[in-house]
Amino acid sequence: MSLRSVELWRGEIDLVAPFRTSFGTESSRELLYVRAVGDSHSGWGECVAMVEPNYSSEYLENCVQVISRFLVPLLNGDSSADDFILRAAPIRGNYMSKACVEAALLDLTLREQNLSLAKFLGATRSRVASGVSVGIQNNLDDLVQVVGEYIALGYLRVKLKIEPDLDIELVRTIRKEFGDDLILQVDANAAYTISDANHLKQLDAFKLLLIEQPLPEDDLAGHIELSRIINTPVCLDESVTSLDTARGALDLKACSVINIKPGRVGGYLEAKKIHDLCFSRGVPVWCGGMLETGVGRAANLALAALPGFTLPGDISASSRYFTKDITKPFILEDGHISVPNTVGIGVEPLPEMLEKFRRVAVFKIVNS
Ligand code: OSB
Ligand code: MG
Repeated sequence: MSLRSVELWRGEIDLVAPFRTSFGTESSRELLYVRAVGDSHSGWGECVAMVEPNYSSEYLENCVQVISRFLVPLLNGDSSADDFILRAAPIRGNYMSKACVEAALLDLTLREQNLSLAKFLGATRSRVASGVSVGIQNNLDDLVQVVGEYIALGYLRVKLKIEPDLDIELVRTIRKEFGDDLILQVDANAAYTISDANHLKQLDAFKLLLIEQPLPEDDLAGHIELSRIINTPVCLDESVTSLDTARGALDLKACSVINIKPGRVGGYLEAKKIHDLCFSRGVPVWCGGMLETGVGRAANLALAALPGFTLPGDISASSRYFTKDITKPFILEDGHISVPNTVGIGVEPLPEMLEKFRRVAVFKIVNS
C-alpha cells in the first residue's frame, strides 16, 4: 500500500425521472467521491449520503466535513481498509463517510494486488439478479405504466415505495394488473408507527415478499411487535447500522430479512460481516441501493455476488437512474447485471464525466 494523497470530488447528475419516497422527492443526484491516490494506481469510493438528512441523520455536506476533519487525518501512507476502520472506531456514527473512505482504500489496495473486490469479498456468482425500486407516482395509472415498463425490461422483482394513504390500494392495483407471480415488495422508509399495525395487516392479503422499514429506525420494540401482528415478513433497512444492530434485530425477532447497504453500515467489510452472520443463520439478505452511480454500483455488485444474497436487490441498470452514468454503463441482461471481475471495483469514472465534476479538496498523506 502506498497512499500518497486523498482527493474529494463533487458533482451532480440528473435522474431520468424524479424519485419520490415517503421522505421526499429527488430529481438529481448530488455526488461526493473520495479518490485514494497511490504511486501507480488510484481507488474510488462513492458517498451515498443525500443532500438532506431525511433517509438518515447523515447528509452530504456533513460527510465532506467529517471526511476532511476527522477521517482523512487518521490515514498514513500504509493505511489499509481494515487499519482505517479500526482507527475510525472512536468516531461515532457517520457510517456513510466511513464507508466512502473505506471503499476508496479497498479499490486502491486491490488494484495494487491485482485482485477484484468480488473475489476479495468471496463472491460466488458472476451475475446478480436485478430488482427495481419504484418511487411514488402521481396516480395509479402512472404507477401501472411505470411498473409495466420495468417488467418489460426484465427486472426480476418490483419494490413499491409506500406511505400512509398510498399503500393498500396501490399494492392491490399492481397485484391485480400483473398477477400473483410478480415478486413484489414494499418500502415505507419509516413512514408508519406501531399504531398502524392493524392497517398494515391488510397487506397480508397480497403475498408480498416483504415490507421494508415500516417504522422509525430506532423503534426496535415496534418492529418486534409488528412482526408478531402481520404475516408479511419485516425487513429492516435504516435500523441496521452495524453487525451488532443486525444481530440484535434478529435475536429479538424485529425482522426476518435484512437489506444490506454498505454505506449505511460503515463499509464493505462490515457489510460482509452482516452477510456472514445472516448466511450462517439462514436469514435471507439482499443488497439495497442509494441511487448510486457506477462507482458505488460496481462495488455493490461485488457484494451482492456473495452466496447469502438470495433475494434480488435494488441494483438496477445505469439507465434506470441516469441518461449517462459516470462509469461505463451497467446493463440489464436477462434480468441480471454482470459483476465486475477485473481489478478493484472494476470500473473508473469516465474522463468526460470527471470534467464536469469539481475536485474540491486534495490532502497530502504523510507517512507516520
Ligand atoms: O430506502 O432503499 C431505500 C434510494 C435512496 C434512499 C433510500 C432508498 C432508496 C431506494 C432506491 O429504494 C434504491 C436504488 O435503486 O438505488
Ligand atoms: Mg429502503
